[in-house]
Amino acid sequence: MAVKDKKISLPGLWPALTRAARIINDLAAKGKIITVWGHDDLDGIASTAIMLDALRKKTEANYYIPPKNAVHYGLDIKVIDKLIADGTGLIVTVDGGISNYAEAEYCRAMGLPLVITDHHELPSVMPPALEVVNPKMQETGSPYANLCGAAVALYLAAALEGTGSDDWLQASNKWLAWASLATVSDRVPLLDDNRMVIKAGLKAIPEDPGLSRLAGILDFDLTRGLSPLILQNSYIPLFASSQSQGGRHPMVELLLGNIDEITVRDLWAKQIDWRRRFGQALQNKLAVVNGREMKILTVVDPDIQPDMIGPLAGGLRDALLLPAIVIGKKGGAYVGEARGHLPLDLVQMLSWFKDHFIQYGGHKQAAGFTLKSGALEEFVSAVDGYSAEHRDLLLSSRPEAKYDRRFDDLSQLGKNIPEFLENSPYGSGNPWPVCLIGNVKLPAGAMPDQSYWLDDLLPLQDQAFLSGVPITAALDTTSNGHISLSIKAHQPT
Ligand SMILES: [Mn+2]
Repeated sequence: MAVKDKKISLPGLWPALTRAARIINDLAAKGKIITVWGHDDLDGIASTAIMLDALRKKTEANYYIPPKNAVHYGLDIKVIDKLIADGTGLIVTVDGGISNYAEAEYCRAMGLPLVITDHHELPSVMPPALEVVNPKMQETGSPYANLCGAAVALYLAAALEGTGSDDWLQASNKWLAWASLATVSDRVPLLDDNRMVIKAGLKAIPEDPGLSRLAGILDFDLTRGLSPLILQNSYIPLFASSQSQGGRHPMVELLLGNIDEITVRDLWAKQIDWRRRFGQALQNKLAVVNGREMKILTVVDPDIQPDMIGPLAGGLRDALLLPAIVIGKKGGAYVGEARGHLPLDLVQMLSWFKDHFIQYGGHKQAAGFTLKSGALEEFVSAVDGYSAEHRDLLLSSRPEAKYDRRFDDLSQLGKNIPEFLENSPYGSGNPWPVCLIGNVKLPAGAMPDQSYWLDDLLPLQDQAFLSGVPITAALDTTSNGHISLSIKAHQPT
């Protein structure tokens, strides 16, 4: 199915955004100090950097990003008091604040102007801020409802400048670059206005001085162009790997031009090391788990690093196409993460065992729990019992290896490249096409889950000493028109 381009929505046509821009410009003209209130993830970091960069042209502006796992989600009255004492004359939230009714009321009582910009789900009662900007409050002229927080900040930054022309998106390359990173990292659908942001953004990222310097320091190979998938394996984990300290965030500083080369190298080295150890741990677990039995896989290992428990459960599920539970130890207690596929509902399943838990919860396809002391063995055998009783449910929850397109060989796939490029970029909401390709010659030592550039595979197809195999692979495309294939674990026979 073809994915269509549209014209990007204009900031000047979005009524709530226009009102917010007027309030901010008026207070900035009066010389008020503005505090940008952000959020500690890449979306919040990019939003904060965009807003600060736009505001600093107009007045004194600073920012506050609450630490991850802060006691208060979003705005916090104690910090608001401190900001007032320090002279803040306006708070602008980015990527948050929509659920902070009490804190918004506090600002109003204290006479502190507050503008909330957010993209999360709307509460039943809106916070009493001077203005609330959220694309989920759809009105005539507002853009796609599923913008990320940084795209909302991008629109607001453009509105503050008064840019209203059709090419407003290209007017600030760096804001566009930062917002497109956040669009991928927040996993919003790459459709509608988001599609235009990411398409232009993939070209803007290598032009951004900070991001291109970062690529140089960390040896990111941008020569074949960028794609959301490439961002997910480069910039995005890097930005997620450091935290806000005392309200300031190293990655906001980095986007604003303050690159600490040693820290960045160190963070990336840790990231590479984590991936290497994760790959190893997954191979170890796969070797001991019997994936042919129709059951919920359970792995217990007190030595697993806590931050690998969830990813390992996901890796086992994806490799063996079975629901998986991985249990490790955290702070003296056994904690577990479960990953599965619908129609199996993991939260409902866990509720059967709730007597064994201190706490549990999550989503239908991804849930977690903490076991009561002494409950481990009984829980594991209860899960086996559940598997035995629910074989039909497990069978229907096992996704088949599916494909969207079928080709006899790589040269036939090559003839369809224009169509794949037309629908790209692929990612959330516009899934990577899965192709079944017959008779593919792979380099020696090729493994499932590896990724290859089509340019590198094509010359191999003429080698008489290699024999071809059928593969299923997810196809990715880059901003320069290059194609890569990620080989799936399950090859057709
Ligand atoms: Mn967000």
